[in-house]
This record gives sequence, structure tokens and C-alpha cells, in this order.
Amino acid sequence: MRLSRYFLPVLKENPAEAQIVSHRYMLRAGMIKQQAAGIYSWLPLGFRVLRRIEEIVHQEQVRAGHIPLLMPTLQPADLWRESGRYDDYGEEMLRIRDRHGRDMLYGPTNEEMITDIFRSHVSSYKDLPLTLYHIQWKFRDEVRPRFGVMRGREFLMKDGYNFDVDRDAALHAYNRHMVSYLRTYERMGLTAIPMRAASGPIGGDNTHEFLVLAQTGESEVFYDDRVTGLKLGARDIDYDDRDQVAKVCEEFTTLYARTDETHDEAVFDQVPEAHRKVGRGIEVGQIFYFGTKYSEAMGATVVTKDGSRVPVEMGSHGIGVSRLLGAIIEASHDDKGIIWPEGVTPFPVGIVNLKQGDGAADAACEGLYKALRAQGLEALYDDRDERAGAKFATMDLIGLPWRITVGPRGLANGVVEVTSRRTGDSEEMSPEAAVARIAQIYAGR
Ligand code: P5A
Repeated sequence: MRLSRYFLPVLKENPAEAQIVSHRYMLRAGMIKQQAAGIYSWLPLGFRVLRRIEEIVHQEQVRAGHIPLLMPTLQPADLWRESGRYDDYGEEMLRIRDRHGRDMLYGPTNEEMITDIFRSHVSSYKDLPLTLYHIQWKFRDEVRPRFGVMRGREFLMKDGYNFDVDRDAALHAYNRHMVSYLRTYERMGLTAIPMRAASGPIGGDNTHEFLVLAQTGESEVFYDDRVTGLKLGARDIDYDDRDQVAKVCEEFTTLYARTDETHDEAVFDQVPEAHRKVGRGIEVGQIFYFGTKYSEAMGATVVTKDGSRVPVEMGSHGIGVSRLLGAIIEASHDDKGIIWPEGVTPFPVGIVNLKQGDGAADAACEGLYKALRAQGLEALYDDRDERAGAKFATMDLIGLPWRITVGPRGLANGVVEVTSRRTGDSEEMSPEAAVARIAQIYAGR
């Protein structure tokens, strides 16, 4: 993408309404625009990151054996009357009446609708296990929408729902989600710690939240700091292997890690003092096992092997897709701007032409741009007629992990400069070597 033809409305001034760094940088980098309290347009740069995050979520869900579908944002109130949540949900639910006087709502979550789909089409244990998920906009009329996309009213969620014949199978689905989430967050450059939590309006007695540690997080967290060193890494997971998956979950949930909702001072006191930490965290996901809460109320049953008919065992599992942009920025930035992890960056690399209009510099930039594209890498090429300082400031603000700087002086020696946004380290090399270096960094992405 050539910056001269792109739509990147960066702001020079700090927006007064933004209280936390991620909100400030998302506005300044021209990623989002607020349209009403907690409701945002996703401008091209923000939209690219959002799509990247969705892609990773999809890949890891499919890897775990879960099946994508798409349910609507608007739902009939009658489904929610069946579960009893139409009245329970309260003011957070946006209620709408259509021209025929039918009660509708903008979905805050989809347990009822997916249970309705299930009961319409599945009636035998032979069709289980089944996990369906979608990535869809939700609406919750939060009392205090704030911090930009972090606590929105309209926000994008990945929500998945498992259907299983018995409790053991449903607990395996729970564990499978936990492991697939760990991998999802790691690919985004995040350490998200599963913490025992409270289930709130979704229900059930087994639930974990995934928290990214950050000063600006909305939840108070209590943990043994050794959990922050746990990594899933490149281990080969067989998602059908119940023991292997359960072992990974055990590894990640044995050390003390709880939110204020479930915190137990007596148990916490047993953590060695040097490892006992109290901090704040951003909730980027939550998984629930709630058994037959919805299936019983809505008549979603299956015939088991022995011929009896039982309500299907369920759980639901959510990732805050749009919130993740804020969480990643909170975890990865400096005083100049965002530092995108390679996994989610909107563009893999930026090209800065120090002297637009100089024949050699223009030709070298064009050459780099095309060579990168031939490797499947879409660079953001700053071809504007601007001062070098302004170009660097824009690149630093929008946070592409790598920058190639091209100028007449370097070219006279046959070199361009490759700079890491994270470390600030630069290295001179030939344009061909620069392309090879960037291609190698993103190989396998
Ligand atoms: C699980 C999936 C549920 O709704 N039903 C379907 C279950 N869980 S949840 O914890 O309430 O939400 C899942 C994740 O969505 C994000 N989230 C939000 N993101 C931005 N703005 C909001 N107002 C908001 N509310 C929830 C969180 O990341 C949460 O973990």
C-alpha cells in the first residue's frame, strides 16, 4: 500500500477523551473513530488489525476441531423467554420492536440461539461431540463504556458453544477451549493467564477468565508470578487426546491465579511471599461449563447409546476480538507509539523514502515494494513528499515491527537500513538482503 493513496488520518494532538494509552494511540494512529458512546467505525488501519486477529482466532478454532457458522446480530425475544434470561438480563440488553410489534433484541451473546439451532437438527449422540462458533458483533448497553474498544457497547466477539453427550466429554471440550485459547493469545504476542472466575449471567459452576496483565486493566488479580513464565510454545497438541489436553490445563491452572471475584486470602497466603503478586488485568476471554442450563430449559435433548433421552451437556467460550486490539497495545507500546507483534501487525514492514523525487531512491523503493509483494508481503510504502522526521514519527506511531529506510546516501554504497521497531536497532544491508530478512521473519505466518 502506498501511503499517498491510503486513508490514514493520524492525529497530531492527544485526544482529550482518551484516558489510557491504547485508546489514545488507536485514535492518533487513525484506527478507529467513535460514532456514539462505545460504538466505533473501524478505519482502514484498525480494520486490518481486526481482520488479522479474527484470522488467528479462526485458525486456532478450526485446529481444535471447532466449526464456524454465522448467526445474526438481531434475535427474537421469544428465544430468551424460553431460557428465562429475557427478564434477567436487565438494562444491558438493547431491546427493539419491529414494525409488526414483535420484540427483538441485539444479541449480547448467543447461548439461546445456538441451542435453538441444535435442537432443530440434532437428536442423537452419534452426532456428538459438536462445537460450533462464530465471530459476530454483540451489543451490551454497558453503564460505563470506556477506554475505547476495551469496554465498548458494540464489540466483536468470538463465541463458541459445545454440545456433548455427558459431563466428561463436556469437560474435555472445556479443556480443549482452554488450550486453543492459550495458543491463540500466544500467537498474538500476549501472555494471557487463565484465572478461576465467577460466571455471572452466563451461568454454570466452572469458569476461567483469561487475563493479560496491565496496570490499566479493569480487574484486580492475585497470582503466583511463576504463572507468567508458562508458555505453550510450539508443542504438538492432539486435541482429541483427553489426557494430553487435560495435562496442559493442569499445568496452566495449578499455580494460584484468581480475580477478585474468587480470590481466597487463606489459599493465597500459602504462595511463597516472593512470588505473591497483586495487580490488574484485562479480560480477553472467558470459558464456561454450565451443563444442561439451556438445553433443559429449551428442550435440546439427545438419545444416548442405551436409548434414553437426555438434555445435551453444554458450555460456551468467548474471546473479546475487538478488545484484543486494546489489550495488545497496552502490553506492547512505548512513548512514540504502538509496537505490533509480528502476528497481528497491519503491515509486515514499512518503507520510508528519505528523498521522494530522487531518481535512485524512488527506484530502490519501488524495487523493494515489488520484491516484498512477490514474497506475499504487503509493505506500507511512505511515498509522501514529507520530511524524514515526520515519516519516522508516523511509522513509530502506527507501530509496524520493521522499517526499511532508503536514502541517496546509503544507496551510493549499495545499502538500505533495516530497523526493528521494538529494539530500535538498525542494520545496513543490500536491498536484496533486506527483502530476504523480512521474508524470513514472516516465513510460515
Ligand atoms: C462466552 C461466549 C460470554 O458472553 N457467551 C458466549 C459467553 N462471555 S463473556 O465473558 O461475557 O464475554 C466474552 C468476552 O467478550 C469480551 N467482552 C467485551 N469486549 C469489549 N467490550 C465489552 N463491553 C465486552 N464485554 C465482554 C471480553 O473479552 C470477554 O471475555
